[in-house]
Amino acid sequence: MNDGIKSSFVNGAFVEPRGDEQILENLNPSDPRDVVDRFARADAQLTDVAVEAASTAAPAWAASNPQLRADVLDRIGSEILQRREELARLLAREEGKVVREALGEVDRAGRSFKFYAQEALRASGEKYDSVRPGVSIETSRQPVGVVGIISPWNFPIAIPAWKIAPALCFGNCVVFKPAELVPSSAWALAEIISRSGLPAGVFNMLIGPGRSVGDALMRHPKVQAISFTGSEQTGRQIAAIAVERMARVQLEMGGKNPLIVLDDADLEVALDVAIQGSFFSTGQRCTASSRLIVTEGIYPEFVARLVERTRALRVGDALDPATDIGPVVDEKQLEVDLDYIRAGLAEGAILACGGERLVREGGGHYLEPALFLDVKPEMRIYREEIFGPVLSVLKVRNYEEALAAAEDTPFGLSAGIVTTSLKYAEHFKRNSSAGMVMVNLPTAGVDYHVPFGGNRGSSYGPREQGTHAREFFTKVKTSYQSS
Ligand code: UN1
Repeated sequence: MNDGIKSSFVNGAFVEPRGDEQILENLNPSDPRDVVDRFARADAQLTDVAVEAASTAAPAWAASNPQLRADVLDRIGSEILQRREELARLLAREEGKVVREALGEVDRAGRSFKFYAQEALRASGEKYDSVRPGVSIETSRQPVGVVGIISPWNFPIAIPAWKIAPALCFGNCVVFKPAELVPSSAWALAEIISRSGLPAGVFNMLIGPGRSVGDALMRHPKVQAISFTGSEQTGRQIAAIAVERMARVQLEMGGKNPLIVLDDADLEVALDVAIQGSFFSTGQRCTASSRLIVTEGIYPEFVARLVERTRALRVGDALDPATDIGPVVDEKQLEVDLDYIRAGLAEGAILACGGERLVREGGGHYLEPALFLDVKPEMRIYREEIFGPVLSVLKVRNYEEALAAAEDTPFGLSAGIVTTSLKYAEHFKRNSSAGMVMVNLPTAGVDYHVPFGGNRGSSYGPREQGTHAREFFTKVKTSYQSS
């Protein structure tokens, strides 16, 4: 490598930088004076080379022995888990989530690979009797081909893992483009994958901008499927392009997730669930609870305690073990958050605490978690995804009003309720239109072995994770045979 400059991984090797590439600096959001890594940026031309390599490798990988795939995935998972401390610190340093959360994320990534190691060996077809005499029918699953994977900055290793592992497991080749804000975890993952025994071309990683690399990837005629997690706006563009050329598409986008707190809730549970779901990971999760809907009986005490708990959260360097909440990911996102806080004030909501930028030596992007009361359903802070530590509280009279308020959103990813009533818990599970429903648990923080995804503006296409990932990463063939 030239002067420690890292690069993309294409056709079985890290690309030797030519020297004239644009350089991407990966800065630590807790202290932007700290340069985590430097990268030679990929471009549209290198994207083409990567897709061609994946396409050439595809037939042999599709026909590969499932034991080989299981072994490769298991090796990747084992190394991630063995190196969890180191990878978690790297993740915290480049993205800004605290080490405790980063450890959870690294574990999730390692376990996803291990899950799909097993999944590679599971039966995947069915046999039927035909309605015609002497004819038998079988269905089988085949790989889709070359899959383009575009991942966001907020989960630098877990989201790549839960897309790459099933893609490889089911016999697809991968061209992976991580978010430019978090290339170091992606590079570390690619380095681990590079030593796992995969044939050249099966896995490729491109570190480069969305407008050139991402664009070339989603438009490439040899990319048969695109799995994307990121903003709704980009998701819509990808969907339009994919549909036009009839490529498969799986999109995970925004959320404006409600958390209902009913009068009969256990107050301590409600406070823990609200604080975790709303502010942990600096609120930068599509599953974060950004709308608290509270019934009027518990409202005064709950809100008073919530303000206390929010004020007590320690905002600081992600690598400091005393920190509860790390920085916002970058200056641009911090400006978005501050704009929303100004909009909330202008629309008449009451800022009960927080909302100020915190200036620290080193210039990290710190924001005090903001809690808005007296929020009205039509306000922008209540309707639009902010993706920061900004929480809106709405007061309602009863469960029926709470459910109606929870449903009043263009999104539908995750929805939560805190209650000790079996009746309301059951009713909410049945009637919430979100893709994931949580009872007495935060809306964010999901398991790795079960389906993940939402409805309406939050998700499009088949579910991710667990056994359900098969739906996206394979196509079904039905074969008829006469004896
Ligand atoms: C979680 O809440 O555990 O981008 C996962 C996101 C989601 C992942 C959330 N796709 O925030």
